[in-house]
Amino acid sequence: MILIKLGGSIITNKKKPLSPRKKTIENIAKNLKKIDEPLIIVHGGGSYGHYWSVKYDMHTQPRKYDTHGVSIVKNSMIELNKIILDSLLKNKLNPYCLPPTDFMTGNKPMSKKIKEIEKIARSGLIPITFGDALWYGQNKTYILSGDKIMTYLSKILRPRLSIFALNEDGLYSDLKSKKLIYELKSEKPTISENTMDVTGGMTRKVQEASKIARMGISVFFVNGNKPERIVKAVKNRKFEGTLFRGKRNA
Ligand code: IP8
Repeated sequence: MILIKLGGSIITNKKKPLSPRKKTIENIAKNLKKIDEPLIIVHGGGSYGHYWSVKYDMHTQPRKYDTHGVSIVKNSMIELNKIILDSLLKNKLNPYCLPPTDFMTGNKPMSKKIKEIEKIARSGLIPITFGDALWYGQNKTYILSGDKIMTYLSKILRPRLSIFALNEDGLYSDLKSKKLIYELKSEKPTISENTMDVTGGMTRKVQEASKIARMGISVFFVNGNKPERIVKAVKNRKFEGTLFRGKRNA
């Protein structure tokens, strides 16, 4: 089983509010069709969820946020999710929409529900979930990042691979020359930040990817604009991107 996170920066244009990158999504869908292993897909918020989360000052800490903001963020994620579902359907894939409320209670993943997701994936459907605004309890809500969902799913389902599709080739050792790091050895690379992300952008991704690798599951960062690289990563062909090699007790 393979877990794929479609980052918000690849499925939307982060410079422009509420702008999906439909061609890119379409291209990714076409390539996913070439994978014949069970898949689970998680997607981020990009210029949908993050745009509204910033406007309504909502973050990952559970608080009493503006309830209208919660509704708007949630609604925008459904809208983005629908675009992805439509694109997969159009390409003859069988997405199965699974909002995170289906497997989260407060800020805890429900392992029984998550184990069921594996059965859904093995039946030929593709479970699709996403980062979202979630109910925490005691009138509080919070923003759950799709990157965190990747860690929860990896921990319980132990996929063969976890892949993060980004708007870059991977992690760079030097941003100016865009020198790619093929395998990340150090856990604390220097990262330049994107301020639009309420969930922590690339820093969060590297943190979650390192956690997953420490569970013994290999993680790949690949460029989603070149979705054939996702297929290559899955098929163990010459790989282009950054690898976090799965190591236990690293
Ligand atoms: O882009 C955040 O998900 P992420 C989703 O995976 C929202 O961090 C609602 C901002």
